[in-house]
Amino acid sequence: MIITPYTGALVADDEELETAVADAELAPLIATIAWVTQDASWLAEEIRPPRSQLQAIVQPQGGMTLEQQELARARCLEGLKNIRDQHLSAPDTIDHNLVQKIVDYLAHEVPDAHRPALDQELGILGDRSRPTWTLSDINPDSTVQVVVIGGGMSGVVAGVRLKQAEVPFVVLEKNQGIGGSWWENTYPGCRLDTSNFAYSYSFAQRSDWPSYFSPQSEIQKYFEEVAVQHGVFDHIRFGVTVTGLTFDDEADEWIVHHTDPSGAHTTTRARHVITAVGQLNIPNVPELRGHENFQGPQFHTAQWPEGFSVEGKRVAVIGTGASGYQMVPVIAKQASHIDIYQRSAPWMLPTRGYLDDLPEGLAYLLQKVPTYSQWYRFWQVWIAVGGRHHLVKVDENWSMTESVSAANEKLRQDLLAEIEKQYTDRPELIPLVTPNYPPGVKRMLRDNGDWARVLKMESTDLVVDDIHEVTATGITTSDGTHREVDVIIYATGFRASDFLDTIDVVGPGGRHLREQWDGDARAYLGITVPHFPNLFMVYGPNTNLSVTGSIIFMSECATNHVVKILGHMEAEGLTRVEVRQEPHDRFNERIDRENSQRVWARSDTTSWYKNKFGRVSQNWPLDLLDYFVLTQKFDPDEYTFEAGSPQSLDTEITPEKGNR
Ligand code: N01
Repeated sequence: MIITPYTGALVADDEELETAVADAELAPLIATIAWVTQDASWLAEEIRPPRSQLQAIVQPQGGMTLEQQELARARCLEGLKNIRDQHLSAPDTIDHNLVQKIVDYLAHEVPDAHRPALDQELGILGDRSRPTWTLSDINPDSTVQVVVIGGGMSGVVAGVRLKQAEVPFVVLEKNQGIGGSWWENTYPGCRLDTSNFAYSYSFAQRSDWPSYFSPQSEIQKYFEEVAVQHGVFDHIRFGVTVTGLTFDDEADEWIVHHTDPSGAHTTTRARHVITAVGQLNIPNVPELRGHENFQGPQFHTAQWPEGFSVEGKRVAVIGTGASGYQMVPVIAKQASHIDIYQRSAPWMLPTRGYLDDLPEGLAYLLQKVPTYSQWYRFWQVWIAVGGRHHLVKVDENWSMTESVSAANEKLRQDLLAEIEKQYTDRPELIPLVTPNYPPGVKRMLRDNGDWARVLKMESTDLVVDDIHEVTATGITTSDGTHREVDVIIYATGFRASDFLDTIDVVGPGGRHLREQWDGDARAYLGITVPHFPNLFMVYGPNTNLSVTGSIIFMSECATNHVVKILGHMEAEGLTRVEVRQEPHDRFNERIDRENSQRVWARSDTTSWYKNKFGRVSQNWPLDLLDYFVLTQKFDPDEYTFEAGSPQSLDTEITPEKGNR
């Protein structure tokens, strides 16, 4: 299902079409014309985008030469006139051969193993990952019930798939609305930093995203709309915080301990629990010496007080990661002064149009040309599939410490050149903003020039000395300087590796997940953990992406795998599933081995990709589409199953409506 259908016919006159085509992304428009006209001859070699890999700067039009672009524009104009004049719409029947030809045209050689993932992402063949079963078909007498913890991006997709499979479920969400991180993070400037079209569900594509990287409110609204359209919203209980899970060995059920919206403690029973709590949900607020003495407001970026303004205030911002760099340029227009406390400088990818809305012509075509938004999204997804993965792989023979391979060094040099260019008028800032670790060790940020502009303002200071202590009126650094401020904002990230840390998970025999992991969370496919039956994680350990793709893809894949397991269990009348130790260990050895060959493992620099042991517990090191392949396959031999005597689950769940 497409969340925003095409709005009316293509009626622009020739001149308007020509203006629109000037704004178009050409490769997917050629694909669209071939698809709508059902004519592969549009896929001409002379206007084919080259096979290319992302470097520091994204090549316009997929790297087509200017001559190719000119020719492609003329062909696109001709094709669009055909579509308009013949009143063509999206084909009713699907020519699979043509889909494959167009995909190959855009993506060059696609391994057969990866085609199903691309079909899912394209969406033209329908919702390819909709569950293939419904409970009423395979086990109408089942008493199964699922609790999903978290109503963010992962919880919504889990809800959608459970709804489609007709599995009774409830989503317990601690906030008063949908979106998780996108609900909580309301700091000024919060927006996407991956392509918006790719950052959407494959089954709920939008043709009317306003920006390339939309702001927080737009993304939060999207998740809410998807939840409403797919009938998930009414299954969500808002204002419910889960504090613990205890497995009932007799009944093969989880007892979910949580507060209710009034704050009272209560429980809900469910055969299965899916945790969809995200990786970036526990704010990391450093316990700086003396912080309790500070007289003014101090808060984390994810806990921005509603309505709070820094207008006219002196502000200290601690941290220069993704949140800090988005926020500072916005609040710099309001604050009287900002001290930016930087522990390590971030690498930034030049992204000139980062804050831009889509150009008018492109926006028009996306909404008026049937299937263009799908091919456009597919094109964005495809670019991100390889992403910058090739730039972060370690070459064991590489001897420089500033980089890990020739490709990584080239990226570093390109980014250094960008820094040089931006600070020619303030060369003394260059050593301060130049990272001392290879690019890719931490998540790279987007650079549209705003960061340099802000650092050069008279009303900002970049402070690189260590923080010594917080006083009643400001912050003192290790060099003895005291800077007075009215507000302290902690842009200090999240305790990402403390998976499920706020939930006390107690499995059979009283085994605590926290103790089993001991700060080193691991799971099979990021989803299941030995000794903890009927418990599934979406966006679990080692499923985070940093230089490829969209995390929504990973959550869709994980959810699809869980639904396959549930389908198998319901068809066979099974009540208990647990991953076996051997596949779990084998999988984790592979992940660790691969991660050790990525730049993020090769530096002493701190990052949220690693846990306290220095192990990379967050990142997915393989190719993006490998996660689809691994999760699509469900091998019952990798799990142990049991069939108990199912008990009747008598909890009647009354959903609470969100209030935003
Ligand atoms: O957090 P971070 P974030 N004293 O961990 C510094 C996602 N995201 O909230 O680098 C002083 O990146 C720390 O310093 P260092 C995205 O995936 C997405 O900014 O450890 N400084 C660093 O500078 C991102 O990666 C969007 O040396 C301290 C900063 O605080 C993830 O969230 C937007 C410190 C933390 O940076 C996290 O980003 C925003 C201390 N004690 C976030 N402790 C999108 O647009 C930490 N720091 C989608």
